[in-house]
Amino acid sequence: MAVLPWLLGLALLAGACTATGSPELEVSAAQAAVPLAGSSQIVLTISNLGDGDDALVAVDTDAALGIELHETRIEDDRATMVSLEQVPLPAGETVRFRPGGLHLMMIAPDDEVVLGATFELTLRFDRSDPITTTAEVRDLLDLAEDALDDPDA
Ligand SMILES: [Cu+2]
Repeated sequence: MAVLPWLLGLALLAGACTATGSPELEVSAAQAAVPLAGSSQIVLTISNLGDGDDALVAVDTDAALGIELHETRIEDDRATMVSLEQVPLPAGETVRFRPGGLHLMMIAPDDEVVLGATFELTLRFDRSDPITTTAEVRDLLDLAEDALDDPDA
């Protein structure tokens, strides 16, 4: 009676290892823009050094009402922000969040989110364990300038 579940478990394990590999994520320190009109963009880089895909599914912080996954898209010469359910983190690739592209949008940041302050972000993934990183609050123009100076940074 006990053999069948055991065999099934073994088959599942083998399948998980060979078919999908394991993600291995590395998250950079983050930078948040000084809040403007009740929101703030967060700049951050996530690298997947493993051989399995993953996805960013949520970001939490105590420093705001919430954080949304956004992408800026140009439609009819107008920039619009689209809210995403999750952001794929393919094996071997680096995903950059920054103004003008994929970004994290902090909704209703609290009073402590001021120039020079720091706070913590916890990133939640489809497969990997959560990762916490520190965000420093900077001027939005500085963030945008850095992104333009080095499009690959
Ligand atoms: Cu946004």
